[in-house]
Amino acid sequence: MKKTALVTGILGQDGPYLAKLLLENDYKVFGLVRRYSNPNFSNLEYLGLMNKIEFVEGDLTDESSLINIVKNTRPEEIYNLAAQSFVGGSWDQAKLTTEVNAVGVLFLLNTIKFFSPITRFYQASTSEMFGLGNTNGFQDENTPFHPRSPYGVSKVYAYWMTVNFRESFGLFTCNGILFNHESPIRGIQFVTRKITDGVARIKLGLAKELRLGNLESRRDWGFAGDYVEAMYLMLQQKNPDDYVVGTGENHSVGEFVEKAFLVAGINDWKKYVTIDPRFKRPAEVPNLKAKPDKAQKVLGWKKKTSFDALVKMMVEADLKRLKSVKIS
Ligand code: NAP
Ligand code: G4F
Repeated sequence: MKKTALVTGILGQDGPYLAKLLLENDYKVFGLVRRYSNPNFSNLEYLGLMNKIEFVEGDLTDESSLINIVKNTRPEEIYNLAAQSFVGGSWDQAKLTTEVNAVGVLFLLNTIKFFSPITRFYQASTSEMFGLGNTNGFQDENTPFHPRSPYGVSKVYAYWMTVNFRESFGLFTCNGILFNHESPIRGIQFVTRKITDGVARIKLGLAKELRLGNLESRRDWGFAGDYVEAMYLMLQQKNPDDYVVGTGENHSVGEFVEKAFLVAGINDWKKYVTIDPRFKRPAEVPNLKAKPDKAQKVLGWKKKTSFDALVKMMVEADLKRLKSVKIS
């Protein structure tokens, strides 16, 4: 018998990579999608997964839709990847961010508690929860949270609810505290993809400049395809727990920019980059660097893709995509 999993956020970045991994492990995958006028399945198409997922319609802000889905599909595992995940937009849409990222998780946990208590649950927690926590060094499972955005605050609530349902009701619930992870299907608003898309446009003569905000902040960037393996492994353990997942090294936004231009064969990147205050945030998270020792020791998880390989993969994918659009 195939195992069954429900993946929320199936149309985002991580959803397709996780679905691919689950399908390779012979799962039946249900993907939660919202009701759209014009659905966008391009990330699933990119990984060749159309027709391999069974879509179920619902919304994290609508508890009854979650109850129906869980009652009808009876998944053994739920991976909650759905979120308003853009930090920069969370100040302007703080209520929506809270409803989806915080209250939505409570709805899912209640649904599991009342209708399917054997279901194992993965919550997409984030290094944004650390915020100003130990910015001089690294962050691990013992680092205190000091979130700096409505997004970070909403994720702290969801983190603790996930822990609380485990401790209160004995549910198998896990937090993956994942540091930034990227790929060719990363949303275009996030800085890495904005950079690689912008560099490719400049290289192909489609744009003259790239406008960015804070080039000083440092992130621990890894490849999304590696990180979904950690999600999967968390739900295969004997006991539920919380894990930090990252590469253990970090780079500034400026370093990412420089490297991306170099991949495209452009040495003088400063000629093309303009600092635009519109892309600076009311409160910044200056320095994130994971100490993923627990994930390595308990899950046997390790990053496979280097920073250089990630930047190259993303720039080359954007060049390829834009060249094909230009020709057709
Ligand atoms: P993403 O590309 O923004 O995908 C998020 C998905 O959530 C989208 O498909 C979106 O659906 C869906 N969604 C939003 N609101 C919803 C709602 N009300 N009901 C149902 N679905 C909804 O994010 P990602 O990069 O794949 O990240 C996956 C998860 O990991 C997120 O929870 C994020 O906060 C967390 N996380 C990400 C990173 C990272 O570096 N990528 C690091 C740590 C944690 P639409 O397609 O309809 O918009
Ligand atoms: O790419 P970002 O928007 O990602 P951020 O804020 O680190 O959040 C991402 O990673 C989190 C994990 O730590 C996830 F939980 C979250 O869902 C999301 O996936 O920004 C990265 C850095 C920031 O310091 C930002 O201020 O890049 C800086 N930056 C500079 N210029 C910019 C820009 N960010 C964006 N999005 N756009 C710019 O023009």
